[in-house]
Amino acid sequence: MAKALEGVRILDMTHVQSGPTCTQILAWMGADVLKIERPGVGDATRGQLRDIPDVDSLYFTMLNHNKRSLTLNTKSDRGKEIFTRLIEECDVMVENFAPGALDRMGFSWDRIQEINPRMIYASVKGFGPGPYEDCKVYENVAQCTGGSASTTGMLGEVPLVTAAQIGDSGTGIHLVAGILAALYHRTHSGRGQRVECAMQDAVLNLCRVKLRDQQRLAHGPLKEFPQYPNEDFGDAVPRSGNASGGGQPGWIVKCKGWETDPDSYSYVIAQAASFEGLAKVIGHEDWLDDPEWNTPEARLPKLDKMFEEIEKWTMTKTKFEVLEILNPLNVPNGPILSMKELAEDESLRATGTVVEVDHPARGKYLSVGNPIKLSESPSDVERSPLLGEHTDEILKDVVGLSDEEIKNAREEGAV
Ligand code: CAO
Repeated sequence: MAKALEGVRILDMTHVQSGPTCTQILAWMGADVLKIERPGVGDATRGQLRDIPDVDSLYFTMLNHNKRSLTLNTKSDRGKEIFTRLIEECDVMVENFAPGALDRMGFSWDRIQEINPRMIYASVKGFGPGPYEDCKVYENVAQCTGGSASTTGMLGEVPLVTAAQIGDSGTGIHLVAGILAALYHRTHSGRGQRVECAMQDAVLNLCRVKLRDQQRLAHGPLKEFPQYPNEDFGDAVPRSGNASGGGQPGWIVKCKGWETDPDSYSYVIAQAASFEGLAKVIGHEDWLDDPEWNTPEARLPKLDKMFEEIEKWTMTKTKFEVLEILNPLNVPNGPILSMKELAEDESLRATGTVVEVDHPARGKYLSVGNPIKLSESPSDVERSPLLGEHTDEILKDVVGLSDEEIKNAREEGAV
Protein backbone atom coordinates (compact mmCIF):
# COMPACT_ATOMS: atom_id res chain seq x y z
CA MET A 1 0.00 0.00 0.00
CA ALA A 2 1.42 3.42 -0.92
CA LYS A 3 1.89 5.73 2.03
CA ALA A 4 -0.01 9.04 2.12
CA LEU A 5 3.17 11.16 2.08
CA GLU A 6 5.27 8.95 -0.20
CA GLY A 7 7.56 11.17 -2.29
CA VAL A 8 7.69 13.95 0.30
CA ARG A 9 11.20 14.54 1.65
CA ILE A 10 11.71 16.28 5.00
CA LEU A 11 14.88 18.07 6.05
CA ASP A 12 14.59 17.44 9.77
CA MET A 13 16.59 19.89 11.89
CA THR A 14 14.61 19.11 15.03
CA HIS A 15 15.78 18.07 18.47
CA VAL A 16 14.41 17.24 21.93
CA GLN A 17 10.63 16.64 21.77
CA SER A 18 8.41 19.22 20.05
CA GLY A 19 10.01 19.10 16.59
CA PRO A 20 10.76 15.35 16.60
CA THR A 21 7.09 14.61 17.47
CA CYS A 22 6.09 16.46 14.32
CA THR A 23 8.57 14.81 11.96
CA GLN A 24 7.86 11.36 13.45
CA ILE A 25 4.20 11.68 12.47
CA LEU A 26 5.21 12.80 8.97
CA ALA A 27 7.55 9.78 8.75
CA TRP A 28 4.73 7.46 9.85
CA MET A 29 2.60 8.92 7.09
CA GLY A 30 5.30 7.92 4.61
CA ALA A 31 7.60 10.94 4.23
CA ASP A 32 11.35 10.34 3.89
CA VAL A 33 12.64 12.15 6.98
CA LEU A 34 16.35 13.02 7.00
CA LYS A 35 17.37 13.90 10.54
CA ILE A 36 20.38 16.23 10.57
CA GLU A 37 22.52 15.91 13.70
CA ARG A 38 25.78 17.47 14.81
CA PRO A 39 28.73 15.09 14.16
CA GLY A 40 29.77 13.22 17.30
CA VAL A 41 27.01 14.86 19.36
CA GLY A 42 23.59 14.30 17.85
CA ASP A 43 20.23 15.15 19.36
CA ALA A 44 20.83 15.81 23.08
CA THR A 45 18.04 13.40 24.01
CA ARG A 46 20.12 10.43 22.76
CA GLY A 47 22.00 10.73 26.05
CA GLN A 48 19.27 12.03 28.36
CA LEU A 49 17.48 9.88 31.00
CA ARG A 50 19.43 6.84 29.85
CA ASP A 51 18.32 3.49 31.28
CA ILE A 52 21.15 1.49 29.65
CA PRO A 53 24.73 2.87 29.53
CA ASP A 54 25.92 4.08 26.09
CA VAL A 55 22.65 3.14 24.39
CA ASP A 56 20.28 5.68 22.81
CA SER A 57 17.73 6.60 25.47
CA LEU A 58 14.06 5.70 25.27
CA TYR A 59 13.45 9.45 25.18
CA PHE A 60 15.21 9.53 21.80
CA THR A 61 14.11 6.18 20.38
CA MET A 62 10.42 6.85 21.09
CA LEU A 63 10.45 10.21 19.27
CA ASN A 64 12.52 9.36 16.21
CA HIS A 65 11.04 6.25 14.63
CA ASN A 66 11.09 5.78 10.85
CA LYS A 67 13.75 8.49 10.28
CA ARG A 68 17.21 8.39 8.66
CA SER A 69 20.13 10.08 10.45
CA LEU A 70 22.78 12.19 8.70
CA THR A 71 25.53 13.88 10.69
CA LEU A 72 26.38 17.32 9.36
CA ASN A 73 28.12 20.37 10.78
CA THR A 74 25.99 23.08 9.25
CA LYS A 75 28.35 25.77 10.51
CA SER A 76 31.37 24.57 8.47
CA ASP A 77 31.84 25.73 4.85
CA ARG A 78 31.57 22.19 3.41
CA GLY A 79 28.61 21.50 5.72
CA LYS A 80 26.85 24.62 4.42
CA GLU A 81 27.37 23.48 0.80
CA ILE A 82 25.85 20.09 1.60
CA PHE A 83 23.01 21.72 3.55
CA THR A 84 22.26 23.98 0.56
CA ARG A 85 22.01 20.90 -1.70
CA LEU A 86 19.67 19.30 0.84
CA ILE A 87 17.43 22.39 0.80
CA GLU A 88 17.28 22.05 -3.00
CA GLU A 89 16.28 18.38 -2.75
CA CYS A 90 13.75 18.51 0.10
CA ASP A 91 10.11 19.62 0.26
CA VAL A 92 9.83 20.62 3.89
CA MET A 93 12.35 21.83 6.46
CA VAL A 94 11.39 21.54 10.12
CA GLU A 95 13.37 23.03 13.02
CA ASN A 96 12.93 23.91 16.66
CA PHE A 97 16.18 25.58 17.61
CA ALA A 98 16.38 28.61 19.86
CA PRO A 99 15.16 31.79 18.11
CA GLY A 100 17.52 32.95 15.34
CA ALA A 101 19.74 29.81 15.24
CA LEU A 102 19.09 29.07 11.55
CA ASP A 103 19.64 32.74 10.64
CA ARG A 104 22.96 32.67 12.50
CA MET A 105 23.98 29.66 10.39
CA GLY A 106 23.29 31.81 7.31
CA PHE A 107 19.96 30.27 6.37
CA SER A 108 17.30 32.95 6.75
CA TRP A 109 13.84 32.44 5.25
CA ASP A 110 14.83 34.76 2.37
CA ARG A 111 17.92 32.69 1.68
CA ILE A 112 15.98 29.40 1.87
CA GLN A 113 13.42 30.70 -0.64
CA GLU A 114 16.23 31.77 -2.94
CA ILE A 115 17.64 28.23 -2.85
CA ASN A 116 14.26 26.49 -3.22
CA PRO A 117 11.07 28.54 -3.72
CA ARG A 118 8.96 25.39 -3.22
CA MET A 119 10.39 24.81 0.25
CA ILE A 120 7.98 24.76 3.20
CA TYR A 121 9.86 25.99 6.26
CA ALA A 122 8.25 25.00 9.55
CA SER A 123 9.38 26.05 13.02
CA VAL A 124 8.46 25.60 16.66
CA LYS A 125 9.39 28.44 18.99
CA GLY A 126 8.46 29.09 22.59
CA PHE A 127 6.60 32.33 21.83
CA GLY A 128 5.31 34.26 18.86
CA PRO A 129 6.40 37.86 18.16
CA GLY A 130 6.24 40.01 21.30
CA PRO A 131 8.02 40.57 24.58
CA TYR A 132 9.08 36.92 25.07
CA GLU A 133 10.09 36.07 21.50
CA ASP A 134 13.78 35.58 22.32
CA CYS A 135 13.20 33.14 25.19
CA LYS A 136 14.24 29.51 25.14
CA VAL A 137 11.35 27.33 26.21
CA TYR A 138 10.80 23.80 27.51
CA GLU A 139 7.55 21.92 28.09
CA ASN A 140 6.67 23.14 31.56
CA VAL A 141 7.48 26.76 30.73
CA ALA A 142 4.93 26.52 27.92
CA GLN A 143 2.35 24.94 30.21
CA CYS A 144 2.86 27.80 32.67
CA THR A 145 2.77 30.60 30.11
CA GLY A 146 -0.05 29.13 28.01
CA GLY A 147 -2.72 29.06 30.74
CA SER A 148 -2.58 25.37 31.61
CA ALA A 149 -0.78 25.54 34.97
CA SER A 150 -2.88 28.37 36.39
CA THR A 151 -6.06 26.41 35.71
CA THR A 152 -4.82 22.94 36.72
CA GLY A 153 -4.63 21.61 40.25
CA MET A 154 -6.63 21.49 43.43
CA LEU A 155 -8.41 24.51 44.75
CA GLY A 156 -6.19 26.64 46.98
CA GLU A 157 -3.04 24.69 46.09
CA VAL A 158 -0.04 25.50 43.89
CA PRO A 159 -0.46 25.61 40.09
CA LEU A 160 0.18 22.19 38.59
CA VAL A 161 1.82 21.00 35.37
CA THR A 162 0.23 18.05 33.60
CA ALA A 163 2.00 14.87 32.52
CA ALA A 164 0.53 15.19 29.03
CA GLN A 165 3.22 16.96 27.01
CA ILE A 166 0.88 19.56 25.61
CA GLY A 167 3.66 22.13 25.14
CA ASP A 168 6.09 19.90 23.27
CA SER A 169 4.11 17.12 21.61
CA GLY A 170 0.99 19.30 21.48
CA THR A 171 2.83 21.96 19.50
CA GLY A 172 4.47 19.34 17.27
CA ILE A 173 1.04 18.02 16.32
CA HIS A 174 -0.18 21.53 15.56
CA LEU A 175 2.86 21.95 13.31
CA VAL A 176 1.96 18.77 11.39
CA ALA A 177 -1.40 20.33 10.50
CA GLY A 178 0.32 23.49 9.23
CA ILE A 179 2.80 21.53 7.14
CA LEU A 180 0.10 19.38 5.53
CA ALA A 181 -1.94 22.50 4.68
CA ALA A 182 1.16 24.13 3.17
CA LEU A 183 1.90 20.99 1.12
CA TYR A 184 -1.66 21.06 -0.22
CA HIS A 185 -1.42 24.78 -0.95
CA ARG A 186 1.80 24.16 -2.88
CA THR A 187 0.04 21.69 -5.20
CA HIS A 188 -1.83 24.58 -6.83
CA SER A 189 0.31 27.65 -5.98
CA GLY A 190 3.65 26.00 -6.75
CA ARG A 191 5.13 27.96 -3.85
CA GLY A 192 6.35 26.99 -0.41
CA GLN A 193 5.60 29.02 2.70
CA ARG A 194 6.63 29.65 6.29
CA VAL A 195 4.76 27.66 8.97
CA GLU A 196 5.25 28.73 12.59
CA CYS A 197 3.80 27.39 15.84
CA ALA A 198 4.53 28.95 19.20
CA MET A 199 4.32 26.63 22.19
CA GLN A 200 2.45 29.28 24.20
CA ASP A 201 -0.15 29.52 21.41
CA ALA A 202 -0.59 25.75 21.12
CA VAL A 203 -1.08 25.37 24.89
CA LEU A 204 -3.56 28.25 24.94
CA ASN A 205 -5.42 26.64 22.05
CA LEU A 206 -5.65 23.42 24.08
CA CYS A 207 -6.86 25.50 27.06
CA ARG A 208 -9.54 27.18 24.94
CA VAL A 209 -12.32 26.17 27.37
CA LYS A 210 -10.58 28.08 30.15
CA LEU A 211 -10.60 31.30 28.12
CA ARG A 212 -14.31 30.56 27.63
CA ASP A 213 -14.66 30.36 31.43
CA GLN A 214 -12.70 33.59 31.90
CA GLN A 215 -15.42 35.40 29.95
CA ARG A 216 -18.29 33.55 31.66
CA LEU A 217 -16.83 34.67 34.98
CA ALA A 218 -17.79 38.26 34.17
CA HIS A 219 -21.44 37.15 34.32
CA GLY A 220 -21.33 35.30 37.64
CA PRO A 221 -19.74 32.33 39.39
CA LEU A 222 -18.84 29.18 37.50
CA LYS A 223 -21.50 26.92 38.89
CA GLU A 224 -19.93 23.64 37.78
CA PHE A 225 -16.75 24.39 39.77
CA PRO A 226 -16.37 22.79 43.23
CA GLN A 227 -15.99 26.24 44.84
CA TYR A 228 -19.62 27.07 43.96
CA PRO A 229 -21.58 28.30 45.89
CA ASN A 230 -19.45 28.75 49.02
CA GLU A 231 -16.21 30.36 47.84
CA ASP A 232 -15.10 33.57 46.19
CA PHE A 233 -14.05 33.15 42.55
CA GLY A 234 -11.70 36.15 42.20
CA ASP A 235 -11.17 37.76 38.80
CA ALA A 236 -9.32 34.95 36.96
CA VAL A 237 -10.40 31.38 36.23
CA PRO A 238 -9.43 29.40 39.35
CA ARG A 239 -8.16 25.83 39.56
CA SER A 240 -11.06 23.42 39.64
CA GLY A 241 -9.59 20.11 40.76
CA ASN A 242 -11.05 17.24 38.82
CA ALA A 243 -14.28 18.99 37.85
CA SER A 244 -15.42 18.38 34.31
CA GLY A 245 -14.57 21.18 31.87
CA GLY A 246 -17.84 20.56 30.00
CA GLY A 247 -21.49 21.13 30.77
CA GLN A 248 -21.95 17.88 32.73
CA PRO A 249 -20.63 17.48 36.29
CA GLY A 250 -17.88 14.92 36.79
CA TRP A 251 -15.36 13.91 39.46
CA ILE A 252 -12.78 11.29 40.33
CA VAL A 253 -14.10 8.82 42.89
CA LYS A 254 -12.40 6.06 44.87
CA CYS A 255 -12.96 2.43 43.91
CA LYS A 256 -12.45 -0.84 45.78
CA GLY A 257 -8.79 -1.25 46.69
CA TRP A 258 -7.93 2.46 46.68
CA GLU A 259 -6.22 2.11 50.08
CA THR A 260 -3.35 0.15 48.54
CA ASP A 261 -3.61 0.81 44.78
CA PRO A 262 -2.90 4.46 43.88
CA ASP A 263 -4.80 4.08 40.60
CA SER A 264 -7.96 2.48 41.94
CA TYR A 265 -10.20 5.37 40.94
CA SER A 266 -12.82 6.13 38.30
CA TYR A 267 -13.99 9.28 36.60
CA VAL A 268 -17.78 9.43 36.73
CA ILE A 269 -19.92 11.94 34.87
CA ALA A 270 -23.37 12.57 36.28
CA GLN A 271 -24.91 13.41 32.93
CA ALA A 272 -28.49 14.68 33.26
CA ALA A 273 -29.85 12.33 30.58
CA SER A 274 -28.68 9.19 32.42
CA PHE A 275 -29.08 10.43 35.98
CA GLU A 276 -32.00 8.12 36.72
CA GLY A 277 -29.93 4.98 36.11
CA LEU A 278 -27.03 6.37 38.13
CA ALA A 279 -29.24 7.34 41.09
CA LYS A 280 -30.89 3.91 41.14
CA VAL A 281 -27.66 1.93 40.90
CA ILE A 282 -26.04 3.80 43.80
CA GLY A 283 -29.16 3.22 45.93
CA HIS A 284 -30.59 6.75 45.72
CA GLU A 285 -33.88 6.15 43.98
CA ASP A 286 -35.24 8.66 46.52
CA TRP A 287 -33.45 11.47 44.63
CA LEU A 288 -35.72 10.97 41.62
CA ASP A 289 -38.82 12.34 43.36
CA ASP A 290 -37.03 14.84 45.55
CA PRO A 291 -37.03 18.43 44.20
CA GLU A 292 -33.76 18.96 46.10
CA TRP A 293 -32.10 16.41 43.78
CA ASN A 294 -34.16 15.68 40.70
CA THR A 295 -33.02 18.52 38.43
CA PRO A 296 -29.49 19.45 37.30
CA GLU A 297 -30.01 22.98 38.73
CA ALA A 298 -31.00 21.60 42.15
CA ARG A 299 -27.90 19.39 42.22
CA LEU A 300 -25.42 22.11 41.22
CA PRO A 301 -24.89 23.66 44.69
CA LYS A 302 -24.24 20.21 46.21
CA LEU A 303 -22.12 18.39 43.66
CA ASP A 304 -19.61 17.54 46.40
CA LYS A 305 -22.35 15.78 48.39
CA MET A 306 -23.60 14.02 45.24
CA PHE A 307 -20.13 12.65 44.40
CA GLU A 308 -19.64 11.58 48.03
CA GLU A 309 -22.78 9.44 47.68
CA ILE A 310 -21.62 8.07 44.31
CA GLU A 311 -18.26 7.27 45.88
CA LYS A 312 -19.85 5.27 48.69
CA TRP A 313 -21.08 2.94 45.93
CA THR A 314 -17.93 2.94 43.75
CA MET A 315 -15.82 2.04 46.80
CA THR A 316 -17.65 -1.29 46.86
CA LYS A 317 -16.62 -2.08 43.25
CA THR A 318 -13.35 -2.27 41.34
CA LYS A 319 -12.84 0.42 38.70
CA PHE A 320 -13.52 -2.20 36.00
CA GLU A 321 -16.75 -3.34 37.70
CA VAL A 322 -17.84 0.31 37.84
CA LEU A 323 -17.27 0.50 34.07
CA GLU A 324 -19.15 -2.72 33.41
CA ILE A 325 -22.16 -1.61 35.45
CA LEU A 326 -22.37 2.06 34.45
CA ASN A 327 -21.67 1.70 30.74
CA PRO A 328 -24.95 -0.13 29.92
CA LEU A 329 -26.75 2.60 31.87
CA ASN A 330 -25.22 5.21 29.52
CA VAL A 331 -23.39 6.84 32.43
CA PRO A 332 -20.10 8.13 31.00
CA ASN A 333 -17.20 6.91 33.13
CA GLY A 334 -13.68 5.63 32.83
CA PRO A 335 -11.18 3.81 35.02
CA ILE A 336 -7.96 5.62 35.93
CA LEU A 337 -5.53 3.44 33.96
CA SER A 338 -1.92 3.26 35.08
CA MET A 339 0.98 3.23 32.60
CA LYS A 340 1.49 -0.42 33.55
CA GLU A 341 -2.09 -1.24 32.59
CA LEU A 342 -1.79 0.69 29.32
CA ALA A 343 1.49 -1.05 28.47
CA GLU A 344 -0.17 -4.43 28.97
CA ASP A 345 -3.49 -3.58 27.26
CA GLU A 346 -4.20 -6.13 24.52
CA SER A 347 -6.54 -3.88 22.53
CA LEU A 348 -3.93 -1.11 22.30
CA ARG A 349 -1.42 -3.68 21.05
CA ALA A 350 -3.94 -4.92 18.47
CA THR A 351 -4.49 -1.45 17.00
CA GLY A 352 -0.78 -0.60 16.92
CA THR A 353 -1.19 2.23 19.41
CA VAL A 354 1.24 0.40 21.69
CA VAL A 355 3.96 -1.42 19.73
CA GLU A 356 7.02 -3.49 20.53
CA VAL A 357 10.07 -2.33 18.60
CA ASP A 358 13.43 -4.07 18.25
CA HIS A 359 16.58 -1.96 18.48
CA PRO A 360 20.08 -3.29 17.67
CA ALA A 361 21.68 -1.83 20.81
CA ARG A 362 18.86 -1.95 23.39
CA GLY A 363 16.80 -4.93 22.21
CA LYS A 364 13.02 -4.86 22.49
CA TYR A 365 11.14 -1.90 23.94
CA LEU A 366 7.61 -0.54 23.92
CA SER A 367 6.58 2.58 22.10
CA VAL A 368 3.45 4.51 21.25
CA GLY A 369 2.64 3.99 17.57
CA ASN A 370 0.82 6.41 15.31
CA PRO A 371 -2.44 7.44 16.98
CA ILE A 372 -3.69 8.76 13.62
CA LYS A 373 -5.10 5.82 11.65
CA LEU A 374 -5.34 6.10 7.86
CA SER A 375 -7.19 3.26 6.09
CA GLU A 376 -5.07 3.43 2.91
CA SER A 377 -1.82 4.31 4.59
CA PRO A 378 -1.18 2.26 7.72
CA SER A 379 1.93 3.11 9.75
CA ASP A 380 4.67 0.57 10.40
CA VAL A 381 6.81 1.60 13.32
CA GLU A 382 10.51 1.23 12.53
CA ARG A 383 13.28 1.75 15.06
CA SER A 384 15.06 5.10 15.40
CA PRO A 385 18.37 5.50 13.54
CA LEU A 386 21.77 5.30 15.19
CA LEU A 387 23.72 8.56 15.06
CA GLY A 388 24.85 9.08 11.46
CA GLU A 389 23.64 5.62 10.40
CA HIS A 390 22.53 6.88 6.99
CA THR A 391 25.14 9.58 6.37
CA ASP A 392 26.82 7.88 3.41
CA GLU A 393 23.64 6.75 1.67
CA ILE A 394 22.03 10.21 1.97
CA LEU A 395 25.18 11.99 0.78
CA LYS A 396 25.30 9.67 -2.23
CA ASP A 397 21.64 9.28 -3.17
CA VAL A 398 20.19 12.66 -2.17
CA VAL A 399 23.14 15.08 -2.29
CA GLY A 400 24.94 13.29 -5.17
CA LEU A 401 28.46 13.17 -3.65
CA SER A 402 31.08 10.66 -4.83
CA ASP A 403 32.89 8.32 -2.42
CA GLU A 404 35.94 10.58 -2.65
CA GLU A 405 33.90 13.69 -1.78
CA ILE A 406 32.31 11.90 1.18
CA LYS A 407 35.76 10.87 2.43
CA ASN A 408 36.99 14.47 2.17
CA ALA A 409 33.92 15.85 3.94
CA ARG A 410 34.48 13.36 6.75
CA GLU A 411 38.17 14.26 7.07
CA GLU A 412 37.23 17.95 7.28
CA GLY A 413 34.78 17.17 10.11
CA ALA A 414 31.81 18.40 8.07
CA VAL A 415 29.93 15.08 8.44
N1 CAO B 1 25.66 21.79 13.12
C1 CAO B 1 26.16 22.89 13.73
N2 CAO B 1 25.53 23.56 14.72
C2 CAO B 1 24.34 23.07 15.11
C3 CAO B 1 23.75 21.92 14.53
C4 CAO B 1 24.48 21.27 13.49
N3 CAO B 1 24.00 20.19 12.89
N4 CAO B 1 22.59 21.70 15.14
C5 CAO B 1 22.43 22.66 16.08
N5 CAO B 1 23.47 23.48 16.06
C6 CAO B 1 23.69 24.66 16.89
C7 CAO B 1 22.63 25.71 16.73
O1 CAO B 1 22.81 26.43 15.55
C8 CAO B 1 22.86 26.55 17.98
O2 CAO B 1 23.95 27.40 17.77
P1 CAO B 1 23.92 29.00 18.10
O3 CAO B 1 23.58 29.09 19.54
O4 CAO B 1 25.29 29.44 17.78
O5 CAO B 1 22.89 29.60 17.26
C9 CAO B 1 23.30 25.52 19.00
O6 CAO B 1 23.58 24.32 18.25
C10 CAO B 1 22.33 25.15 20.09
O7 CAO B 1 20.99 25.21 19.68
P2 CAO B 1 19.84 25.66 20.70
O8 CAO B 1 20.18 27.00 21.25
O9 CAO B 1 18.55 25.51 20.03
O10 CAO B 1 19.97 24.53 21.83
P3 CAO B 1 19.83 24.66 23.42
O11 CAO B 1 20.10 23.30 23.94
O12 CAO B 1 20.63 25.78 24.00
O13 CAO B 1 18.28 25.04 23.65
C11 CAO B 1 15.91 24.66 23.49
C12 CAO B 1 17.31 24.03 23.57
C13 CAO B 1 14.91 23.53 23.28
C14 CAO B 1 15.59 25.38 24.79
C15 CAO B 1 15.86 25.65 22.31
O14 CAO B 1 16.27 24.98 21.15
C16 CAO B 1 14.48 26.25 22.07
O15 CAO B 1 14.02 27.13 22.81
N6 CAO B 1 13.79 25.78 21.01
C17 CAO B 1 12.52 26.32 20.60
C18 CAO B 1 11.42 25.88 21.50
C19 CAO B 1 11.32 24.39 21.59
O16 CAO B 1 11.19 23.66 20.64
N7 CAO B 1 11.28 23.90 22.82
C20 CAO B 1 10.96 22.52 23.04
C21 CAO B 1 12.04 21.85 23.70
S1 CAO B 1 11.56 20.23 24.15
O17 CAO B 1 10.76 19.72 22.90
